[in-house]
Amino acid sequence: MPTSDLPTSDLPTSDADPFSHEVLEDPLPLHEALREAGPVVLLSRYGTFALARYDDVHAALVNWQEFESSAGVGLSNFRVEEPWRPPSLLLEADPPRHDAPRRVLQKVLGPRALRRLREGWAADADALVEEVLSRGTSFDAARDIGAAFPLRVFPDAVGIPEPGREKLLPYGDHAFNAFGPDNDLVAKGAPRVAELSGWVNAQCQRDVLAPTGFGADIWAASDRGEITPAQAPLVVRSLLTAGVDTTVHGISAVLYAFATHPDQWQRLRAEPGLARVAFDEAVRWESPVQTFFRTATTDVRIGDVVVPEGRKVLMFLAAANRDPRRWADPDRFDLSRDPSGHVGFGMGIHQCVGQHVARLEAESIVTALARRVRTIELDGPPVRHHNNTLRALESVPVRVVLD
Ligand code: QZP
Repeated sequence: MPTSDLPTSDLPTSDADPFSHEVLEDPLPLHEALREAGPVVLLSRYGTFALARYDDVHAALVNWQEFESSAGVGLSNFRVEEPWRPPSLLLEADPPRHDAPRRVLQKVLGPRALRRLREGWAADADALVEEVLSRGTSFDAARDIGAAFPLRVFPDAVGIPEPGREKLLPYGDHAFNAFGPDNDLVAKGAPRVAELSGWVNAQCQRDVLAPTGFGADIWAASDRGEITPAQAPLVVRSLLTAGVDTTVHGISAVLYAFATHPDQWQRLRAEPGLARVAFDEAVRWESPVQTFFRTATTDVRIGDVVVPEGRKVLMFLAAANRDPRRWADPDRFDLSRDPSGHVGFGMGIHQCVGQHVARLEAESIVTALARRVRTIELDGPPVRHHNNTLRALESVPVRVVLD
């Protein structure tokens, strides 16, 4: 995109690549530099704007009229390029089209559904913890718990069959890479796109889904006329895209946080009810979803800068979640803080519709661990998994001492 037509006076500019391996390995220095550079920064490499301060990210996220999602929340624009998958009815839509699918998912993933799941998920969490601990007191918190627990409970809750479930994480990994630029991470996933999306789309059909579960509930909403039958499979697809990798990396993040903050594990042990706030604090601290884009629908003034109509704007959720203008001692994972208001789940009309499901998963597994584990510490260097959107952990070797 040409940048020569942009106002250059008072326009802080960065030639950094937020999607380079160096930044994905450790994004914190870039986040600080962007916050310090000004309220809006031009990313010269991509011709897009970046917001990294809490107040500006928050304001843009709630302003869906001027920062739309309908043009796509990735770097490429749906209006000018052929998407690798048809747009999501929720993520890549705005009112009024967005609202009926949103209302359906909000109800399907609402308090009644969660009440039905709570007991079973607590038992599943206890069972997984016993399985892991029966193999020894050293394990991989990311692989053995972070990935294993959501994959154990979430596909069943949606109601998809067993075969092929190993495709869920690679599908999500590619979907989240695809929001970024067309770089090596996207190229890595490209060979399997047809296989993975073909399989995921097939799981969204009514006759494939179990007679009870989130999937069946979405189809039932189409029977009631709340969405059309043509929309139902795409709403199911949203669950399978947004609901797996995010919770996997969120749970890995909270376990990584505890393994590196032993005092906070002791607090949790003394007060197990802190499991929920611990997860939100970990979502603030690690921000499993680091960034996504909006598109300016008109010339929008932010401070002294005008973001021209049609430009992509990159929202740095992770940078906002550690903005010292908003958070005291932001780099500290601290159960005594109130993390509410973090933008790790977004903000405004698109704010994560599955956040209560994610919290229940995390609460179940963290509570199960807290019942059995006296201390948890790193047993080797954690290994990052690079993704254009996600802050992810491939491996978190830990050693625990049991009660
Ligand atoms: C992904 C969908 C952070 C978001 C980009 C996560 C996400 C939300 C929704 C969908 C996919 O509806 O497909």
